[in-house]
Amino acid sequence: LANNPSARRHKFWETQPVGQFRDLADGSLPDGAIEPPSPLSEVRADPYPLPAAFEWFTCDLDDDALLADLYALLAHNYVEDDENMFRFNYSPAFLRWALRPPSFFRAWHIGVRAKESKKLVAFISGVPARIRARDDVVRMAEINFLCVHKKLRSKRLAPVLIREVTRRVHQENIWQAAYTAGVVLPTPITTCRYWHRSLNPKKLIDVGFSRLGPRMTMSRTVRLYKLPDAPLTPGFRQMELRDVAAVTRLLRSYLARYVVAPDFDELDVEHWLLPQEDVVDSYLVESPETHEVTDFCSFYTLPSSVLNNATYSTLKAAYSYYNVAVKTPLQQLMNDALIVAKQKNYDVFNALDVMENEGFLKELKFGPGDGQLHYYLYNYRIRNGIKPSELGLVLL
Ligand code: NHW
Repeated sequence: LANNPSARRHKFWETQPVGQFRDLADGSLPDGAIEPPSPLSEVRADPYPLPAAFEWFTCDLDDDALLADLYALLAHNYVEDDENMFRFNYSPAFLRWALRPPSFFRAWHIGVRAKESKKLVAFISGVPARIRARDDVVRMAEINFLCVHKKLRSKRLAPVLIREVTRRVHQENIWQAAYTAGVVLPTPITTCRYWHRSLNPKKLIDVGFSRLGPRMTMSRTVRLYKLPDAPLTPGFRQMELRDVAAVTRLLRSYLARYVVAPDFDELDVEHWLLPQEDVVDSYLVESPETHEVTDFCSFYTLPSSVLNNATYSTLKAAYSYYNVAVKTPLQQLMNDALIVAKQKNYDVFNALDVMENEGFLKELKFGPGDGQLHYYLYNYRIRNGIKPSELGLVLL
């Protein structure tokens, strides 16, 4: 029973407008909003109560000192792997980028601090997005960076944070949200797997991220993962500001084929895909003859702290983001992405099995990871869910 998530009780999630496990078999429930929006006058006006020693604190990410506090909270208390060997280490610059897209709401950057010491002890955030589900473009909040300090776990603080962000999203007349988690909650729209491509196999083995394969030596392993020194596709170059319109056109027409995908305009593309050092990298293929932009690939930078290793303190990881292969074969395009990531000293390149990624993972020597990533929508039902390959959305 304990291993069967659908049999476990969810005291909080059972009260929320999300797909419930008991409804999975009920094919008569319609796609779309689970409950209708309320009049704004009925949205609760006051923040939810917190335990007496704590207070709500809206975070101003312009403030470098506050950004440093948020960085430190997450660097010490955010997501770890099952064996507690690694912990995500989102950089301050990455957090600013992730939390301030076009038309972001400062009120959705929600901290909890100790009243006395003013120490930041918990956080949750939302950013606005337009996400299309089938042919319905919906204004949503993307919820991320939910974190409760290790010393305050299992005290039901997380549901308070979730209720509070929900209230503040409702105040903007937005009634749906998208989020991912490594844990199973009611009810994923799809479940994806991470795949990992070694770029620096020796370090990955030394820190325990990967193991030497059977009948493999270190030098054979290093040779197996060796890559050319420079990208191979003619016209492969970094994306620049002048490319925003072309990239937006490519992405929009490409993402249209997925069941769930973001509805990006040029402002979104400029924010989410224009390269920023050690935050997001984007490359495209400009045809040497016609100067047309024909293909695009991107990855974001999310290092992990290596816990308890004498030699290494961080792993530099690139995460596949949005890729569009029209003229260049996808496998060749992604091989060039691996090559530039290697040039830039990343240790590993990660990708989910979303979109068309299955078409290059094995061929480019990615191996399946043990972690799963579940995708969720709040107050939006997609009957029977979708396959990872029908998903065109990557959350950070
Ligand atoms: S997923 C990363 C989440 N963060 C971490 O894993 C960091 C390390 N862990 C922690 O900080 C990406 C704590 O363990 C957390 C839970 C804070 C996770 N999502 O306070 P209690 C995101 O940020 C439920 C949702 O005692 P705790 C996405 C759990 O099932 N719910 O636990 C965030 C239980 O409810 P149940 C989660 O360990 C999306 C309750 O929390 C969850 O001290 C948020 C237990 O609370 C998770 N990852 O703190 C939802 N983990 O019903 C947004 C646990 O089962 C929804 N729980 O009894 C949409 C809102 C906006 C709507 C707008 C219309």
